[in-house]
Amino acid sequence: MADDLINLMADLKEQEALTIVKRRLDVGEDPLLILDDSRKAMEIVGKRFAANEYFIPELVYSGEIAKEIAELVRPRLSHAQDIKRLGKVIIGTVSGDIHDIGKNIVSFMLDIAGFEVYDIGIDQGPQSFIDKIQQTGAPIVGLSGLLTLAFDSMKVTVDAIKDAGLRDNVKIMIGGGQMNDEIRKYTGADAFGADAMAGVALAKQWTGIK
Ligand code: B12
Repeated sequence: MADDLINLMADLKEQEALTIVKRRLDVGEDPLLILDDSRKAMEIVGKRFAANEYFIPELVYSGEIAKEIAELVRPRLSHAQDIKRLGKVIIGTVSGDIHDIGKNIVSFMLDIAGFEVYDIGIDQGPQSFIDKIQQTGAPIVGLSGLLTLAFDSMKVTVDAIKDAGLRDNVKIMIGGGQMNDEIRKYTGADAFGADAMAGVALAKQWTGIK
């Protein structure tokens, strides 16, 4: 059924894809596997876009389907018992970038794991991150971005946090489609997370939780 979902989503067959998701949830499948298939389908969409087989409307539509799937899956992920005990995390998509499907998944996985999440949204400049760090005292910041231009936005954000004298107070992780450890080095962030679970693992590690 995994391949079915990936192909249906990549082919933008909205209703069929949603039906499969509901069926998989009803038989008690791990919701994380469904999110992972959704991500794989979006990779195919991205490739078709790059190959000029898909255009902006298809990108938009695929984004809507991914959001609907995330909404179906969300209630099936069980919340941590001792909620909000793990600490605060700020997350946002950096300046110039409006992609938020992945960020939202990271955000709700952190929330479900028991973190107090401050999601500041998309296209956020360095000052928004600085203001939120000062306002909340959060020791962890997550920067999301999918565009090549986000590499620089991330670097500028990390530098600005440093210039504001806050760098020693926060651990910074980056993530999103094209990010990797090389880019992490370029931005000056502390870690790169390949997916939402990696983001949760890093946040736990930095707060000393096993
Ligand atoms: C859907 C989509 C859109 C939608 C976004 C809808 C939305 N609300 O987000 C819309 C239509 C708006 C869009 C617009 C554009 N897009 Co677009 N888009 C995509 C697409 C197909 C899928 C992205 C996605 O949602 N993936 C699924 C999620 C679940 O994966 P993810 O974001 O990677 O997140 C996971 C991990 O990376 C990680 N993660 C994410 N963030 C973080 C943060 C932290 C801290 C951590 C630890 C982990 C983490 O966890 C997530 C869950 O596992 C990608 C293709 C691709 N392969 O990524 C192109 C893609 C990113 N887009 C692209 C382009 C070019 C654009 C446009 C410039 C197109 C245009 N000409 O207008 C605009 C840019 C607008 C802007 N200023 O941002 C290019 C970027 C190329 C580049 N080198 O910069 C891509 C790669 C397509 C391509 N192959 O050409 N896009």
